[in-house]
Amino acid sequence: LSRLLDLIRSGRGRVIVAIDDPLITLSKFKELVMKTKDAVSGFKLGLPYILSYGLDNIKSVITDFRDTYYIADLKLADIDVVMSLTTKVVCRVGFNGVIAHGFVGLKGGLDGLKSVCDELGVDLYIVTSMSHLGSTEIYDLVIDKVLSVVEGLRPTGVIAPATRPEVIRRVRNYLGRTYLILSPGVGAQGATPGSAICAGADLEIVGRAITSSQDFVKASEEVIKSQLKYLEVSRCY
Ligand code: BMP
Repeated sequence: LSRLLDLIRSGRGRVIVAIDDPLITLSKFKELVMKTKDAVSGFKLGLPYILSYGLDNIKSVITDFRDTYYIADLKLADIDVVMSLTTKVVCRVGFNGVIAHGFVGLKGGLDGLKSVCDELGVDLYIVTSMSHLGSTEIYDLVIDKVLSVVEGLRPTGVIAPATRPEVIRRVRNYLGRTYLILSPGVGAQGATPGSAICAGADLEIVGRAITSSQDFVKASEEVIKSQLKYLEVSRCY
């Protein structure tokens, strides 16, 4: 069972903070983790951030604060060998989970990645649909196929868009409760905190609404408070 589930069950807020913008200096990143790790469930680091600061710097922060959860969001989409090599690298840095695209398919792709994740004890999350509009051009047209890939793969969880709650509902209905659903698009992309959880997600991925704030603690507390409020007043999944 994923450590992430333990963190949620221990009462951490249902938020994963997304860190992408290199304007967040390394010391700001460190401060963010230090000050919010007990309130939120984890942190997701994106490609621009990882490329800008490098694995050694990021490893030093992860090593300093182990009592939380880190996802390397490299949106893997390659042959199994290459995705597996990448995952070995980020595992050495201390990341707990990786994200891969669902459209890659199982054979010679996600199947091999999953074996390596299992060997390493790294959690795997599969993108099933995306939060931007272009997702309706391709991803959403084949979502049932992507979801059948997820069922064949049995990853830790999936990514589904907060910007289109009907997609989250569909993913939850299709997959049942077996998988964690992580949902981006809350805050800067327009979805209201709590709305994705209400539609069936387990966690909301929140980037700029927290990372662009002068006060990380206040911003994350506000997101968590609004989530609870939303869930209190709505009829949810
Ligand atoms: P923000 O809250 O600043 O919009 O950040 C959203 C985060 O979620 C980013 O890290 C982005 O890469 C990620 N994301 C997304 O926005 N839409 C998706 O469909 C999948 C994502 O991983």
